[in-house]
Amino acid sequence: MSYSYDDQNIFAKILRGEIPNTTVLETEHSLAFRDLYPQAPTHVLIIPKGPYVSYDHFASAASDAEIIDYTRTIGKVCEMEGVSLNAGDGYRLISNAGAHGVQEVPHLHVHILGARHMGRMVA
Ligand code: D5M
Repeated sequence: MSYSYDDQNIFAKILRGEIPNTTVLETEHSLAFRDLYPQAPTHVLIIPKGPYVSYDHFASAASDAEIIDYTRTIGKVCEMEGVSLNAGDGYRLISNAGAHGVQEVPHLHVHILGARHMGRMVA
């Protein structure tokens, strides 16, 4: 199967600076910004700057440099937000993909949710 990327999705527009965002951290290959509809006191989205739809797409097509940058950015934001196990009481990472994952925006994003007890995960 091949992956197709729609460059009119809302996160592509954020990356092009066409719509505003509340940036938490920007690196060479990644952008972290606050979710517009927060579901927890900490709710940050991390996206790669490259045109990847899902984690599986990213893992198969991105360079090692992009993958390292993305992984480190997620960890760094957990530290910055005070939810890391070093600094706080923990967090939840979620990445929805495709129809079964109920993905709203077709650009890879990981949600960091924290600063409250998240409850037991239900499918
Ligand atoms: O979640 C997509 C997430 O993206 C959802 O939590 C709302 C958020 N969202 C949508 N538009 C924006 C803008 N413009 N800024 C910040 N956050 C936004 P999904 O995992 O695809 O269901």
